[in-house]
Amino acid sequence: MRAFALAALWLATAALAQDAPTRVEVRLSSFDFTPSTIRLAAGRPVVLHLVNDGRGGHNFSAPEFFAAARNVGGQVHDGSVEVPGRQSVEVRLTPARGSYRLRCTHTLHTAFGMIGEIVVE
Ligand SMILES: [Cu+2]
Repeated sequence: MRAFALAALWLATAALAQDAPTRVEVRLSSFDFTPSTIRLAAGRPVVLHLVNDGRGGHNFSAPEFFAAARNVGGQVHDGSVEVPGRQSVEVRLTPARGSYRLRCTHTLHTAFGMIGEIVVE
């Protein structure tokens, strides 16, 4: 019985480890995404931890990326996630293979170079 319980526990732990989403941190600042190229594994659940280091607000706008992803959980509106100054936001999703444009759509932020890329392979 004890061996069975240990085996069950081992299986549960293994399953949990496999399903546990990878946590990926992306920092937003005026006017950069760090990293500017975000690499994710297709079909593997991920938690995007978006941290705004600036005093002003920024967003993580990638409409094609969010539209293609599955199981999107979090504050995504019209393909964008708003991150107020000095705050962080988490978005959980399962990304789909592809290369997607990332930018901040706040006035002039894209022009100031607040752009990036999400590569899912
Ligand atoms: Cu911005």
